[in-house]
Amino acid sequence: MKDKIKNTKTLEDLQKLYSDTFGKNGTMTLQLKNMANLSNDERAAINAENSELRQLFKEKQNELELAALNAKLATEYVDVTLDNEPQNHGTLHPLTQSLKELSAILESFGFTLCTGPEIEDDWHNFTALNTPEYHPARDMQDTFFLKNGNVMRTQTSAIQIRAMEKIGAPIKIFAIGSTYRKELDATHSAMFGQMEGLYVDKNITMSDLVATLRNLLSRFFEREIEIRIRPSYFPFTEPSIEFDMKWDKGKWIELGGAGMVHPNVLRNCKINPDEYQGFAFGFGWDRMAMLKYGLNDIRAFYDGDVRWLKNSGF
Ligand code: FA5
Repeated sequence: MKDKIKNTKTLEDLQKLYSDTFGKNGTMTLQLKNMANLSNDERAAINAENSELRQLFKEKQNELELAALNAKLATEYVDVTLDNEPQNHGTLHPLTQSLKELSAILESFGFTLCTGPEIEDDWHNFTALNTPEYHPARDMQDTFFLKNGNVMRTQTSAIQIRAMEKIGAPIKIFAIGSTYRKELDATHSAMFGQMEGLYVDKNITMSDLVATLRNLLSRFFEREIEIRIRPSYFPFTEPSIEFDMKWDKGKWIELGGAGMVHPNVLRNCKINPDEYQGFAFGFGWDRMAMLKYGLNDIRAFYDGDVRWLKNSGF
């Protein structure tokens, strides 16, 4: 038996031999069962053989397992110098990425996200924003009109109205959303993203507005950004400004519009302009994404071309 164990070549054969010896009707099992009538010496001999055989089985098992492992290692090694299989990881769209970054910054400034519908009624998109019918400023934005008199939202400023109607004053909100205008070239898209900020409270001034814009841009572009404000006109702000930021080679880039909320707008939302005042700003955040990530055609954002997304560094 001892030789048999020693000469076993495979784990399967060893397993079989083990069952034949220690299984239910195994040779050793039967011997151990029938020891009752044997002398002490005979019992001691059987017990000793039992222990010795178990030990031998164990050693042989270890030896065969090690041999099996070594055989496996010899064939199944990993060549870490080989090129890996190409991996297709999904990434966030540059617009989604920028949107998340801008939202996180505004939230850290204490602004709360508000939303509104993309199909707007005339009141929220124009009239409440101090742009009644026949107001010449309606021509400033090339609007898509729907048959029922509603419009595709031309500006996220409509959300200002919805938020003030709902929350009243004081209020500190931002809004992000798609806006629509009949425009299409490399820097204008018929659908584009706007981001709006609104802060109405007692004693809010233009310098709060300028500081908010400068800090927002500096945080987004991860460096100190110089901004310039120019007088402008929007029916819903007075005074109104446009703001630019200084970019490569001292070039100024126009980002958006802003100003102090017009008293008529506050009144339209049942806020007393003698008690409250505030600022609002709005800009195309897909333009900011283009600048941050060095992209030059706004239309590519919306084409859904995976090859472009891969090459845009994302
Ligand atoms: C407005 O839409 C105002 N609602 C902004 C505002 C908000 C002023 C709050 C005051 C207070 P304007 O039409 O200039 O303003 O558009 C703002 C920005 O949106 C532009 O500076 C530009 O960055 C972006 N934008 C406008 N039209 C397009 C377009 N067709 N494609 C891409 N971006 C556009």
